[in-house]
Amino acid sequence: MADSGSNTQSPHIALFPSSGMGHLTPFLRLAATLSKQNFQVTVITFHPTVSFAESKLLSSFFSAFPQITSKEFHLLPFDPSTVNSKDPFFLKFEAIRCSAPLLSPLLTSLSPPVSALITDITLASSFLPITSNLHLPNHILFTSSAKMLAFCSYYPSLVDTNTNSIKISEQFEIPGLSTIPKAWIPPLLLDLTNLFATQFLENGRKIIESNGVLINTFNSLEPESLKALNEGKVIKGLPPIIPIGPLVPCDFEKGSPLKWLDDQPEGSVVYVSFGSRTAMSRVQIRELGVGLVKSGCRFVWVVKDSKVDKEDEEDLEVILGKGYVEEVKNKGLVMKGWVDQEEVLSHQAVSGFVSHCGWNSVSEAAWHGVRMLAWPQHGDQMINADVVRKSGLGMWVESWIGGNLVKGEEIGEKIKELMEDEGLRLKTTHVREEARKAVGIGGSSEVGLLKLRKNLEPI
Ligand code: UDP
Ligand code: G50
Repeated sequence: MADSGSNTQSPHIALFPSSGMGHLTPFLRLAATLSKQNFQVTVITFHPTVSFAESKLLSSFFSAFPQITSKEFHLLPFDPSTVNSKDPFFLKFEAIRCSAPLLSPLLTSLSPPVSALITDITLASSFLPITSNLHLPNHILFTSSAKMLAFCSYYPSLVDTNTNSIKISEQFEIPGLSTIPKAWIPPLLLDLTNLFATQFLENGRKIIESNGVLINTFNSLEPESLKALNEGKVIKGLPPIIPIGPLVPCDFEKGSPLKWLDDQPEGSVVYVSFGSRTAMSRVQIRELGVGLVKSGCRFVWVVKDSKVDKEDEEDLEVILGKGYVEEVKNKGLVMKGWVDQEEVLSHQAVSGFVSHCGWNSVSEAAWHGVRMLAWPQHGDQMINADVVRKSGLGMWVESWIGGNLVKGEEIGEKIKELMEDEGLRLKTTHVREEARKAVGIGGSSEVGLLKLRKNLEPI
């Protein structure tokens, strides 16, 4: 998009990402986009991050964009034993939320003065009152699907205020959307005594007080949800819901290339990854290992054995059993730790993706037209898997949810089906074309970013 063309100084925007790669990555991509469009950009950070991956990404981001200011937000002391959660990411959300009194002095110290804040959804309810006091426009960046945003906005209506509990029948309707089974709801959200549920509820209630919600999706990926949200069907009074996706991976995210892929035939490889913070049980990991062999396909498999990379110490030999890596080496590359997912998904050898359906992974698969076998584990992943299935981006074996062990035989069959399904290949090619259109002239992302610019420019 071109510069606004006026002589006035371009607006200074501050962005406040939350904890976890799934939150940090879209924020940094948006910051890069805004900077390239001549906004002055400040990214607010906190230390320490939960994972190594976050601190590494931040440092390569600031090296790549010296024109973007980094500003540290100091956290107030926080006692995790006072809240009902052990998840290090949710505890970090809470530590940031409880430090909200420090936001006002930080924002007013920025020079030139900031004209708007973009806040992660996990921090929204604690930050919106602060920016409102400062008369500072505040947009939320919602880091999951539009369908999940519909659920988040509607969730407060599901609270029974007499008992302070959540009332959901086996199937329920969000106005304007197709029926949602209870089994797709993030399990933590069924229990309001849980820290994550209380945060989710408060954030859901406050969305209407923001100036707009930016979301990493595009019209043709989620037409039903975007329409229902923007037509006021889900709840009344929502601000504009602005699709700005797919947020495209940038150079600062680059890691070392996987040379192994270069030797594989075009479209022959299935990539298996469950994102940055989803670990399966050891027995399920081993069944997946069996399944990959049974599928007969070539594969790149990133094995994830612990939620946080800082604790990821176990050897592949111990996780998979002695000899597995060696036995499969002609067909498969088994890894631990971080891989450059962009490099993998963009590689001509890769055509399938067994994924937990973290929203960034869905968006990246759509961008490259890589068909998905959705295998959601928890959280927002089931609702995202439904988007994958409905949009034509992939298939979802719904019976795999719920935590029962899925046997290698069945996994192998489904992976084979994924890789051989010609109809699905055509549909994902179409999704890819639509994703490209969305970021092109007149596409939903370009229109969304123009709308954001309009909202942010001084009148
Ligand atoms: N990612 C990556 N390499 C890995 C694991 C994850 O590059 O080994 C990236 C992935 O491309 C995505 C993000 O990390 O951009 C993970 O976000 P997502 O929403 O898919 O899942 P989460 O990790 O939040 O569950
Ligand atoms: C993780 C999870 C459950 C869950 C989500 C997760 C989301 C993402 C968006 O990422 O829905 C979101 C997160 C926090 C919040 C509001 C919205 O307070 O385990 O639902």
